Amino acid sequence: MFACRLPWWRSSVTCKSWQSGHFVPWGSCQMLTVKGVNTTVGQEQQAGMKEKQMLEDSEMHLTRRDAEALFQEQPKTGNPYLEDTLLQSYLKTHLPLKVLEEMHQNLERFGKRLLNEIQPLGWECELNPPVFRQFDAWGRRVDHIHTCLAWRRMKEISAEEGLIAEAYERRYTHWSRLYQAVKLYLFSSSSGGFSCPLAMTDGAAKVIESLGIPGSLKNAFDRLTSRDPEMFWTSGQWMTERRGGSDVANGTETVARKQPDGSYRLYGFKWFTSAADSDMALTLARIADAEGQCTQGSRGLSLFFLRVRDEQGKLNNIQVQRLKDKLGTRQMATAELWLQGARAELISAEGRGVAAIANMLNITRIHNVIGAVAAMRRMISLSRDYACKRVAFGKLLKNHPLHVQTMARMEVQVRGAFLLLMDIVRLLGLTETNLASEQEQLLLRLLIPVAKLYTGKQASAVAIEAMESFGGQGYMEDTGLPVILRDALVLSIWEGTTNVLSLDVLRSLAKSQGQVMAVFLSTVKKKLELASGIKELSPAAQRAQEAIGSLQQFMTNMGIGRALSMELAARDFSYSLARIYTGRATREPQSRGMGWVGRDLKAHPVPPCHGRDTSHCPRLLQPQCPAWPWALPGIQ
Ligand code: UCC
Repeated sequence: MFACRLPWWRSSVTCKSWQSGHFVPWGSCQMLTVKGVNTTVGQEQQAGMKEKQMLEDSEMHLTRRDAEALFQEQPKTGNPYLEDTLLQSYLKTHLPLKVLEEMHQNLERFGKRLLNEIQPLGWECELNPPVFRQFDAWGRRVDHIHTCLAWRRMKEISAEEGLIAEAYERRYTHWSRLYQAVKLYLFSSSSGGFSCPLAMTDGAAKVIESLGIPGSLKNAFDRLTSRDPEMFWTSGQWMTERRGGSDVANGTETVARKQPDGSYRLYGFKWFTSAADSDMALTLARIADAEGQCTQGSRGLSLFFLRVRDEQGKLNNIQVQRLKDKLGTRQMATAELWLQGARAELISAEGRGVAAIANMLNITRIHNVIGAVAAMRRMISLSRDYACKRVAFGKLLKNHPLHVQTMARMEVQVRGAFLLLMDIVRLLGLTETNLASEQEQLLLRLLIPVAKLYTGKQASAVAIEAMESFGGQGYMEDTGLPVILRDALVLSIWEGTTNVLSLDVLRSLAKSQGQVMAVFLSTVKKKLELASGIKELSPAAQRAQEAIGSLQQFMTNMGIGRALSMELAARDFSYSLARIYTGRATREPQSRGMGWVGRDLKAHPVPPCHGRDTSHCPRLLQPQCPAWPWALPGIQ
């Protein structure tokens, strides 16, 4: 039983109590809850009379029985779909009735499955991280990455639930993307890290689809989008090399040598390859000419498809150097890989690798937003439930106004982020079904980096704040709460850091010659006009209008053409876009009445907007930017 008290998250040794099925966060091992905090039956007997005597002799007020009793109730959540009032309201107000009915039924069923089957599997993934075995007992190099049964089950479930397929079958036309995103959002925080391979799988399917599904990639596309667990493949995205993951154009050293049959062999070292147990990967390399020379910089990069293993499971001339020792996402194998002549297929035009993989990046960045919103929602749901159970200073936490105010601020953050996410996947769905106007496509291009960079930061800040709402319990590993925080911390790093994404915002401005901003402003203004006509929303709409005014003033002063000034402002500028856009979304008439902190805390209305505290607005736009006065500390 002491296995549970070991730092299991850092060990490849399986928790014995978990194996026997007794370990659950907060419930702890069965023996622990029944027999006391850290003693076994045998030890208790040994302590025997001596201990009894000591207790009797002491003048302690606390009896042993008191100390044995569980004195804090575990926070619990139910069907995540049925408990998510905002999600349900959103679907009701946006979807056609017939689509809504079908989705509702399916989501209710999926929510049940998440609760009863997927959440426990997710915990199992956390407790049994992948193990790397380089050699077999006889000294043969095998480079085997062992993943647990639960992880492999997640893959099957992902296929069964159509977590990728849904977006490509398009049975609900442009709503299919949104539906897929909703399922992924519900799945994410229970998935034990499996959201990561799904993100890259989706990205790879998107790249292949955008290439028109060439014959040589048809099998891969069918597998990536399959609902059959036997068929289903996951994909990796190998971009990062020793010289870095952001500056891809200068950091990529991998060389591709053309073979007589038209295929290529790749030679290089990939420094971070997430979900290294995937079936295939998309990766960048420089094609060597007849003299072995390569073009440097971005224009030397091309995109390749490769299988990781053959049908017999043998690696494709790839050696696994080691698994990464990460702060979070420890459920998932991230590896360093040597490519030693891995056979690959060129799938982009030569020198157009970055532009081709951008399709993948945009999808994985949306998945990142999904992961961020899901992590916030999970932490807040648990915190909310705890507030209804935990008594301090003579009353439940939910009856302490300051506690409720803190929760309300978190709730505002997640609501804004959720509505931003829904808008993005709605626009993506329209684009993929050729229903999007040019303006909508431009807006999507701008909103993806804005949402990725902003929600990545929000997720960490909200997770820390929510953790605090459990007091010391929030800091305890076996509550399961620290895992959520650790996993959330990566969201602002992978798929482009906050600064890199801020520069991508500028890239979208430059490439469209400012058109993305024109569309952004007209979209926000149109929505705010609607809100202005509604009495209870008009003061907030007025503040958002003021923020837009100062944003426009800022842009005029800076001049979009002044590259250096814009670069310095890129981060603050991007935050302002995120805050204005989410502020706009939360003020849409449809967003009213979407019960906020939830059924149990209905007695406490959202506190007014906290005295227009603008201290967390972008520095450059202070103090004229009161559009988002609820920003949590840390989102800077
Ligand atoms: O792989 C990683 C971890 C995997 C795990 C994923 C799981 C996530 C799931 C979460 C679920 C919970 S991390 C790898 C992270 N690395 C990156 O994200 C790369 C970051 N760096 C960048 O984004 C850079 O800014 C680069 C690579 C794009 C810069 O490259 P260049 O070549 O210097 O950029 P250019 O020259 O500006 O752009 C080249 C072309 C242009 O098109 P053309 O030539 O037609 O004008 C750009 O417009 O690419 C186009 N382009 C884009 N198009 C560049 N970025 C984009 C974009 N975002 N969208 C559309």
